[in-house]
Amino acid sequence: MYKLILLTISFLLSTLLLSQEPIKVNQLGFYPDGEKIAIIPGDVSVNFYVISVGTQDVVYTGKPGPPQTWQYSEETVTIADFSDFNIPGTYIVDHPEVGQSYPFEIRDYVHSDLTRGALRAYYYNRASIELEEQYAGQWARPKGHPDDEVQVHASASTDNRPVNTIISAPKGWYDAGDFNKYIVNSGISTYTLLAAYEHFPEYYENLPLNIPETGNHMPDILNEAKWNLDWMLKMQDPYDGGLYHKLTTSNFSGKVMPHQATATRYVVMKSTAAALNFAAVMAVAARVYEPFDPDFAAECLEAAEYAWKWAVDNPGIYYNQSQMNQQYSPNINTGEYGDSNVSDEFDWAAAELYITTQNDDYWHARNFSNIWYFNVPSWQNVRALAFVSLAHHRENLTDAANTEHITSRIIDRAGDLIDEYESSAYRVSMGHVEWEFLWGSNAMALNHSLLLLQAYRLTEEHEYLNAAQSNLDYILGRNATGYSFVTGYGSHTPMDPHHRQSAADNNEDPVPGFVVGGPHATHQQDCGSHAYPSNLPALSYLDDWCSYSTNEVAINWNAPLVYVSGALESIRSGNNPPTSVKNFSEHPGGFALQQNYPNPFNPATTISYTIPVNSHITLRVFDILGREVAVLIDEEKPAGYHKIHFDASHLPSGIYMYRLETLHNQFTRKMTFIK
Ligand code: G3I
Ligand code: 9MR
Repeated sequence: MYKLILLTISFLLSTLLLSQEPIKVNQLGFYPDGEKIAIIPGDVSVNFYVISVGTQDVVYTGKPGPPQTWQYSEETVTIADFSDFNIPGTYIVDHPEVGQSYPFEIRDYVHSDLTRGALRAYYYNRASIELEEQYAGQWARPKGHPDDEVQVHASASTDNRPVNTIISAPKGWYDAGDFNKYIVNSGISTYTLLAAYEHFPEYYENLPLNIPETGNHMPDILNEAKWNLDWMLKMQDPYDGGLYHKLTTSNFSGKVMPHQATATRYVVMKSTAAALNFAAVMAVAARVYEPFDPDFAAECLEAAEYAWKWAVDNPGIYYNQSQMNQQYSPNINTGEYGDSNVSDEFDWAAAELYITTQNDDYWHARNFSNIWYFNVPSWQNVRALAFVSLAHHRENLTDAANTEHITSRIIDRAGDLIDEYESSAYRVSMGHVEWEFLWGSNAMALNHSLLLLQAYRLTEEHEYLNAAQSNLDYILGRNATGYSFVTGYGSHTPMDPHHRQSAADNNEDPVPGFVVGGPHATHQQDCGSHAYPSNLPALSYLDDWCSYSTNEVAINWNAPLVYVSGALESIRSGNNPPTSVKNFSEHPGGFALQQNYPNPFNPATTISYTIPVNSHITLRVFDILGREVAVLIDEEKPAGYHKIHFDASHLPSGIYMYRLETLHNQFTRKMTFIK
């Protein structure tokens, strides 16, 4: 009892005194069977506790590990490992001398809402479409960037398509916080989503996203990816097979909504990197979409081979923006995605074409057996992706392939990452060399996990799984900044990302489901010289619009978030994710029960709700004493957004509760009727 009072006092004090909880933990939670770690700052030795939020009972007592220093934040920390506690529930970690963590859950499918949210972020970044309220909730917005009249820039002029020719290249995703569309970055982003599906098809077949295509014959992850593939196909010059590097305005737009950014859009010069990224991802699409849409699949394969041929004929055309601007006008000052080493892009495209066509020429086009090392994947380094795909398809390749070599390279690379994870004070594989804290470091951490997961899939050794989870824990709050870096997912999340829609709409909450770039060791001067809280690599992060070098969002960063959270879900919990989401009104991808409008009301009001799949639902109204006063719905309803009118004329004034119930979920809200 005495201990409980002390804990309660320290809990209250820490919530009063600290703007942020000092003990760092994944703010969403853990799988019952998974590793469970919190980081306690300081050199502490007395026991830590896990406390149930509901009952305030201490459910677990543990001894912190030995103190260790994390060089990237210059902190001494200890690890609180409570992996052997596995009872589902909602908890905090408490240390009597330090304070608490944010609450977290232990349960199956603890990251399914996140996977869904991270995928829905792509829907929110779609060009050329209105986002309707039934899919977008409070982030509904008008259509932006039709992109049906795009000018061929002087740098891309050819006989068949001279400068100023108008072409049409609608759809696609905005790259990031900006509204431009870049082929190079689309390559790895779209691939990673297609790989998520290819590796875990059943999980994604059961993950409806509440997007306009939901309920058609295709899994929603493929519906969403197709939005971008449709655009990419239009970026290929039909006369030669080459790919425009990007579709862009001349300068970045201001802080406006998509439909307000109306400057001229151009396709600019073709590049080898663009052709190869395109060839790779189209070759993947050809095999992934085959069962759903054979015509589309055939179109993708033809486009892939055409682009490959262009790249073989034009192997060294690099996009260098400043050089281009010396020769052509208008100047183009948007994202560069320049890469002057495309040997990895050649490897990746050849591998994907080989897997899809089974044509040995593609295998022999590159020297896979002599590749001993590859970097963690990024937009610039895609060699790992060749190995990921080859390993996944290892049992269906021709005799030409050296599959032993392929799989051993992945296991070797993952082994390096395991060493880092085991020796790291924060227990993450991230950061062993300072340059990992570069622009988009959060995606670097997640791509570590993507590789670790490949090793797990090959060996089924749990260490790889724990290490992969650990980097996700880092992203979701167990890091030196204490942020869960995904908008809308966690207790302390970015509120002011460099994302034009989030900044220019009238919502306080940013568009949910985006991972921000994260700490950047040599952060820019984007917010003035002393704006960042620290110059230490792992702390160089600022939740401010100005900080595009640490607080932007991007399609290539969200993709490994989807991959990793979806993979962990499928591996740890199975392939039947629940369709509910906790903060339903903020996450229209799941069940949602909106606040009635108007409220207070007299005598009638409207209640709206969203259900992600066809369900039998009830919507009932109770008075303040819990007596049922009305049954508004008790029937099967189709997936989607619905509204219902409620007339209270026959009832006395007062506070009423309305409750939406399905087999597995219930949500309740309050409304006030004043006659
Ligand atoms: O490749 C070098 C590496 O050799 C060196 O060790 C390291 C040390 O600084 O730098 C590496 O280059 C960095 C490069 O990214 C590759 O990681 C550059 O310094 C860095 O400035 C560059 O940042 C890129 C940034 O655009 C600026 O060009 C980011 O990767 C890239 O994600 C970001 O992408 C932008 C688009 O241009 C526009 N749309 C938004 C998007 C996200 O911010
Ligand atoms: O908004 C732009 C972001 O998408 C890019 O990643 C970033 C770096 O290229 O640039 C941002 O635009 C800034 C520009 O470079 C300089 N002026 C301020 C712009 C942001 O408001």
